[in-house]
Amino acid sequence: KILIIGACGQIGTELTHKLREKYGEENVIASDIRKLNNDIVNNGLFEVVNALDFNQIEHIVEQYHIEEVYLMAALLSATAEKNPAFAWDLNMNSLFHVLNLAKAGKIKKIFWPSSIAVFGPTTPKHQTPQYTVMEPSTVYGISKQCGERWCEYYNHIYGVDVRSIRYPGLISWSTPPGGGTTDYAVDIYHKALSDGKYECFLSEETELPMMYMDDAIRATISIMEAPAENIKIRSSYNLAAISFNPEQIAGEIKKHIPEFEITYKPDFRQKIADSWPASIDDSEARKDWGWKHDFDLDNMTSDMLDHLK
Ligand code: VAH
Repeated sequence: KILIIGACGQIGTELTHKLREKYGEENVIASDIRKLNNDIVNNGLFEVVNALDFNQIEHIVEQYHIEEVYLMAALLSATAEKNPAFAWDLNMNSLFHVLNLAKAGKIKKIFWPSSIAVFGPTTPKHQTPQYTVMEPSTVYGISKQCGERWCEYYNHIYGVDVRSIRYPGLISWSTPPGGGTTDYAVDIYHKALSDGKYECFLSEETELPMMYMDDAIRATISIMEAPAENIKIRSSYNLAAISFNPEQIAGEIKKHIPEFEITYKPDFRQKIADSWPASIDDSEARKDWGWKHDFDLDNMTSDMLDHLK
């Protein structure tokens, strides 16, 4: 049985759909702090769980005989900058609760998402390697870097089978943008269809590593299904697909909506984006567990616009 914590979030909703489809609704328990998504709540097993309440999580694990936990609850970069204390509490203590359940032998396997936000302004910006300087300058990035250290520690010292991916910016149509700095690349599609124009909060040349959600979900299930001996990295794997800047994604949208106009008005999120890499080297993931992406900017744009129109 699988428990998803944060099942109503940007990744959680799509992950829940895919896991229910793949393993059967009776084997997947979705949970979130509130019933935030009717589709998730009404189409399978759902429980209200506060990711910060160890007893609540332990109770669900025992009640449903959970073996695997996908911990998808967190505050993303922009939101975390506005709520540093709560972001640290939620991002870290939810991880400790799940790691400690595994250490106690109550669950067998954990997926925990990291992010390219673990890299900072002193990290090599292009084709950022798996092992390099990491001085994250955002609350979110600090929490993800620290979480990676604890995942590796619990694996090495207690044998906990925790697996992790450094997601790039993720683009999806099923949920509205949720407080991420890369979420301009989600919002732009909605606004292109609704208003024919978009005011971008990042500058036109801000290149960031991105990935279509279909690829991210496939990578997540793939790393969880890989034999444990193939998972050589127990902090978190670099993962990449496409890198682009706002001007390039606008250009791709214009191929479908010729009259679409983009303007630029950078805000506080520009500083966050400037601290992150422009592109990522994910050769370790490709070598260890056969990762490869399917969506590029062109087929992602077609798929996004098809689903949103
Ligand atoms: C964010 N979408 O913007 C997330 C992600 C790399 C970016 O971690 O905070």
